Amino acid sequence: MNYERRIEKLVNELDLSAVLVKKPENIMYLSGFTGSEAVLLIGENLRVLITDSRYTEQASYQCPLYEIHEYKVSPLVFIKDILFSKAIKKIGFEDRYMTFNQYNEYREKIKVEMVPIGRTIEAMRRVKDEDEIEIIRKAVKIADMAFEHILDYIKPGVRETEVSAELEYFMKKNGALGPSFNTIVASGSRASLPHGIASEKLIESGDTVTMDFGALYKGYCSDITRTVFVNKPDDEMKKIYYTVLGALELAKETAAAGMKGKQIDILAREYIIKAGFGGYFGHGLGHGVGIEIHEMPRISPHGESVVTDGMVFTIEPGIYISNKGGVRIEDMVAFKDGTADVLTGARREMIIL
Ligand SMILES: [Mn+2]
Repeated sequence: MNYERRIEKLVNELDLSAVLVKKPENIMYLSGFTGSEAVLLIGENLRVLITDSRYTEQASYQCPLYEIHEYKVSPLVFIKDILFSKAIKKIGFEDRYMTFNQYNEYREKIKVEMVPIGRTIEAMRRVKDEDEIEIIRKAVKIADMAFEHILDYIKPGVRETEVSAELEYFMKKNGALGPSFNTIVASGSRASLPHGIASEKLIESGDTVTMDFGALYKGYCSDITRTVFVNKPDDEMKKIYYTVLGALELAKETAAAGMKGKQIDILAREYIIKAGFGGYFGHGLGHGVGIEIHEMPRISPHGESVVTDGMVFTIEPGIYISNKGGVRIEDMVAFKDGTADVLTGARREMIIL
């Protein structure tokens, strides 16, 4: 990973002598550090990582660009000293991550002006470089394999939690550090819950089973949803399935660089409305995926980001009808040469187990 290029880009983007970074995902992006606790202080000719004794050795391996400091009680003493020695009177900070309490403590102890940087680093993270896309491809591949594996496992009498455990176990056996979020397994009427975390419900004959899961691999996430049928679906469920699939394919084929997230969202949304299910697709069409499972850009009616090459996001239309069930199908795409390169390889055709 080219951390130096990222640091320089951040320094150039902000008209500040120093930026304080605390959000773990942003720390990893800018330094390679994967521990849970650290603070970065970044500026022109300033690359400092402050952590505690649990992580000092790890940081020295992972972050060769940085000067590593180990704190005993609080990193604030180091921060204050460094800023004072460099005569820095104003620093940027992640206002969307720091709590009110922490902000007050920093203000009080380090005694410099603190300028909110909003989502500057998150916005940089929208566009992935080749190294990142290669890792994401592997995270997607692990999830693809897990889907194929789970088809033999889903049977009437098996609990949703057993399905989620099997998916997660398989992904870990195949190189994942863990799931990228709490695995969703929603069967039968629970399938109308778009985010139904696996419950103790037994899968029954006639159920639809929606599984939404992903792998965390080398710090990057994948995200996939597939809906399968245990025994034949009725005609309405079939119509719902093909409507969702049609919306997904249309959005993937038509999405083009230069469109805003909301313009991609409307492609799938109009398709679903025309099929008569307009009231049953409540969430946005997709979201960026990377170090975080949900990141920028938003592909929803509120998505103002313009899609460009290098952006990686999901396309996941769904239709959910209370007391009946639901269908969602989700792929991940990476924008390349102005169009959506589909990363997800798992089968999309209707599967009846
Ligand atoms: Mn998703």
